[in-house]
Amino acid sequence: LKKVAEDVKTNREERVPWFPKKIRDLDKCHQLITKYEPDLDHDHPGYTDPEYRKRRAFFAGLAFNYKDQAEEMLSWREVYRKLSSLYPTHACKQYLDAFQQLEKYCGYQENSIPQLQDVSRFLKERTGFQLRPAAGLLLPRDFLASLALRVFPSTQYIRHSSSPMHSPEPDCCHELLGHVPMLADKEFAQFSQDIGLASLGSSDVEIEKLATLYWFTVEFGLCKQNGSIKAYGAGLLSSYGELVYALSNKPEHRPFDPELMAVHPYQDQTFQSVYFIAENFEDAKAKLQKYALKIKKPFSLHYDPFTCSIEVLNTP
Ligand code: TIH
Ligand code: FE2
Repeated sequence: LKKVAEDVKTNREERVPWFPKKIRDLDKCHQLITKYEPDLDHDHPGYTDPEYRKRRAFFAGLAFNYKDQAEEMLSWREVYRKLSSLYPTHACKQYLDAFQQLEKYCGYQENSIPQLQDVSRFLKERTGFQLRPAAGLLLPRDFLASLALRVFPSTQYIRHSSSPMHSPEPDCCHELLGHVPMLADKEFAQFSQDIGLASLGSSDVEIEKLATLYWFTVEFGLCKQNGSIKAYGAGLLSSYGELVYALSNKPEHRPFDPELMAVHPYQDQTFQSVYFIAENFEDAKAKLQKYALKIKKPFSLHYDPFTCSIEVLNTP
């Protein structure tokens, strides 16, 4: 907040205090006089009433939240604008198809952040996937188990406004712009669920490998399409910086091979140094199935789409 109004010119270069000109400028007019607050004023009738003070803090939170939402909207708009200008050249066909649908039917646009419930309903109709709010990052075992049931855990907060083009952790831009469009594709949805099903009842070592496989596919996967390479990984599709980088000639590109991908070291603080390229989703699915069959379990699993539940067969 500039303390001096920039566009008020005075003859004698007097310093004019800043003042608001639009309603949204009132977000910057938020300083409170605290001397009557029940928390600070010993004479306040509610000073000794902790319940009352808690309630007041709750309402104060709502009022501040109103301002925070405006700031979040600015981040969303910037991310949305920049990324959607890249998609036509960088995203795979399945992504582009779904993104168009989301803009048409699901409120995807630069001026508002889509609501989890609307998006979840949209996905449910397309592929049976649904979104479920998650307070933060889940343990790999829990995250993968959700996928087995066609449930995608989603964060609700937004990335820090100082770094709109890359976030070191998932945020709602990542979920909405990275994951959701791909989860609207039937084949990709099946691929995602298959990783989840493979994880159920697996050992810690196998879970670690599946999480790594997930990382190099669902998060950072590339695929061939009409003679060129496109992105389908959500971590790429939600990060302007890494999306450009991944498709440049700087990183290494290797062929899709689950056995190798599952043990390839990865890091989550900056761009990947290696990306794996799928021939197509059918091939990726087949190779994943083959990989999953090698994970030894004393039972087999069946997903019942009518009841949306897992059936365990041949229990020992
Ligand atoms: N780097 C991604 C982004 O900027 O949107 C977020 C992440 C995806 C996976 C791990 S971190
Ligand atoms: Fe993700």
